[in-house]
Amino acid sequence: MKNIDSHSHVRGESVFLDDIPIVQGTLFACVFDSPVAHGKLKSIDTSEAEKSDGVFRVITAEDIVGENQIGGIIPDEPLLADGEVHFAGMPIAIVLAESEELARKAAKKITVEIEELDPVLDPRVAVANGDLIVPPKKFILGDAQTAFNNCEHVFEGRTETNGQEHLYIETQGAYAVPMENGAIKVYSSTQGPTAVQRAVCRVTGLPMHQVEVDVQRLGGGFGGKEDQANAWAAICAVGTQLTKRPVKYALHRMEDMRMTGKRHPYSSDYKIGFDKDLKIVAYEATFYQNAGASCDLSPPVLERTLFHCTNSYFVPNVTATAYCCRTNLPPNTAFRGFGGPQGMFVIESAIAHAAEKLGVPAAEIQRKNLIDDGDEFPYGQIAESDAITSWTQADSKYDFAALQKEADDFNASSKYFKKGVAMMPVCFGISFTKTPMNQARSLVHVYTDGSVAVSTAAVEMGQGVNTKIAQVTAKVFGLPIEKVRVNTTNTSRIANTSPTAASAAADLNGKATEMACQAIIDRLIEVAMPLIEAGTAEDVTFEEGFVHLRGERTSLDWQTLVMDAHLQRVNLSEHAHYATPGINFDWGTAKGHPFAYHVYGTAIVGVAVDCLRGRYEVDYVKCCHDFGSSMNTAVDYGQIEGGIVQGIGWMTMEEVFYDKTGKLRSNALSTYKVPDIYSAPKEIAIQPLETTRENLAVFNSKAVGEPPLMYGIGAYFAIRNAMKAFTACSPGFDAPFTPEKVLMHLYQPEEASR
Ligand code: MTE
Ligand code: LUZ
Ligand code: MOS
Repeated sequence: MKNIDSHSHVRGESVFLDDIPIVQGTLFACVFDSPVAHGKLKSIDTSEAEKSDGVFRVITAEDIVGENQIGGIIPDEPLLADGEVHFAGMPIAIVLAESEELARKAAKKITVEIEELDPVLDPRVAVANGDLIVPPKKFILGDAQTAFNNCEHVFEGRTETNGQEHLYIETQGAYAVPMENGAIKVYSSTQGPTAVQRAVCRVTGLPMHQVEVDVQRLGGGFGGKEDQANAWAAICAVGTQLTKRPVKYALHRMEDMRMTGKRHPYSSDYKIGFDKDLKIVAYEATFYQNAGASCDLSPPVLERTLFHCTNSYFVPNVTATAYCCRTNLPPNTAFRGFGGPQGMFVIESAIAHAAEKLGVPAAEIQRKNLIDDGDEFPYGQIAESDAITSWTQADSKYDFAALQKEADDFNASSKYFKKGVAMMPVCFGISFTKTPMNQARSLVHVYTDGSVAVSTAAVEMGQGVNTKIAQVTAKVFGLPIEKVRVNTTNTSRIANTSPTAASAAADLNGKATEMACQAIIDRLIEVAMPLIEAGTAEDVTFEEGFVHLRGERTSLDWQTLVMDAHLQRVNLSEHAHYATPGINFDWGTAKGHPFAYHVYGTAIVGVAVDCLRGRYEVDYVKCCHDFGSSMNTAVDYGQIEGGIVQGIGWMTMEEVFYDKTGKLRSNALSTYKVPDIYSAPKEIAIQPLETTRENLAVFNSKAVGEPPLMYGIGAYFAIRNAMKAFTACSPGFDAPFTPEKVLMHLYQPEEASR
């Protein structure tokens, strides 16, 4: 089945925030943001802006009616700067004008007096200064200290991974509209409608029932709108509260890139110890997370780094420590993988380091250490592992040895072009690591004409969740998909939602939808039984729009039955609640069973490096991936392909660059390179993992949103292997591997490592 949005997308008819028809009297907002990364805000002069054409009002921190605060986990994030600025791009004032252009023109006329302070940009410096956002977090399994003493080989090193710009095609934005009695309706491009509702309530002082948040769809989120859509909605709502007029703000690309946080850069130390058979006996890792100027989602991101610090491997002795470091960058935030990729890169680097020193292929070490059934993760959950199965199936389908030989043969006869291959296993836990977030609700209405409308907490952001929700509904009711409409995500219909994140939206909201539909079906069976003379409820099923009796179609169709039920005053609506069973985590002991299940997979990545120019191409990514039994292969293959390309971008060409003053230099698409069609792998092959394991996924169709991104990590190591075929180099582990960096490592390694 196609994605239900395909038709309206290709015709340009799908509605995004900026397509919502404008209400009369709408004002347009533009933010004036801090030109410097750190300083004391001495004064703000808005007088010229206020006199500017079409300006209705300028708002600063002191005008805010409620609390000037949007920090969700820790109250450390003012909506508008008050007394100090903490990052270049921090909002200081809001201009409201009759048009977008006039608002932007006026914002340029605001001036500020700032006494500059030295910005801290390096997370290790923040630790030295004692500037942590939360206390350090630690996972311990066994006794790594003692185990290192008994190791045959021990290797230590340092890695860096850089940030990543989300580059959703639709920029951040919101539209607030005044309703009667002081209520506000907010349209927002957010993954978290309830998070937006809370932020709006906080800054306006309104109770939650006075604020309705509505989301039609997003032109991409990728984690960037899990928390960071809040500010723009709060800005519009503050404007509406103060002016009684609708206020809209859709950010320009450069405003978005400058003012919003990105994937967290990490600097990390590792120490890895092996026995004589190359089994990993001990692993120690220390992660320095560059959180930016305020907390945002940094602590849970940091936690997921710890959860995934051993990736798909079993290590009996682990000590992993993580620091959440405050710096003067924009607050960094959720990004597909949510800290997991950063953790996995470090152990993959440690293994590559060991392989190089020991003169064995990395794949041999990787294969030997894959986690098996019954092994314990550092956080106490016992593995039901498909790590070995996915490795074996990838290898038997694509033949790693043959691909390696093909590269070796090519390299033997090619002077300047060199090929490299790497294996990349992935293990990703499914569930929000914060157990209470694993809940969702679904509201299903069957109308008297037999058509159905569903509302859930899930936000459609291109990942196809609405298609899956519609499929669940159609499947339980035995109806064609055209009978089902998925409504906007709205806090008045579905309250207290978790954000659409953690790859769990289809699972959580799909399960709730299945439950709601089943409750309605149970009532409809009662109505149908006398009509078709059924003896027991089990004999009645619903397929193809008809009631079936013991598998045979009857003459009773869905629409007639629904109308009959309505006339008998049977409830045709249901609101169901689903909470993932069996999960828990205790931060006191740092042990528990946080994940409903894990998603496993293994990819083989092949690249070709042009060793004269430092350029490279990804020839192929061939993976065996576990998506259970896919509900929608078109959607799921799209998710895998998109995730892989996004992961490769992070590892290779995407370079977030802040200068020494903390200003973003890669602040537009001319200076920030994301993968295009030419840099996507020439081939992506996907082999569904064959497994019969039971799981908690909806209709056994496993979460697919985030795990494939981490196959992209393989590109880093494949490039590194190709470079080693050209010259005896030993590049460090400092992602992204931009063409410049590749070239420097081939010819001036000391310069490159600086
Ligand atoms: N796919 C598209 N097209 N656009 C997106 O913004 N976000 C990713 C992933 N795939 C995203 C996407 C992220 S970060 C997550 S957590 C999941 O989708 C969320 O959706 P799901 O829970 O329905 O998988
Ligand atoms: N968001 C979140 C996430 O709040 N908690 C999580 O565990 C998570 N995991 C992945 C992506 N987003
Ligand atoms: Mo995704 S990082 O969980 O929004």
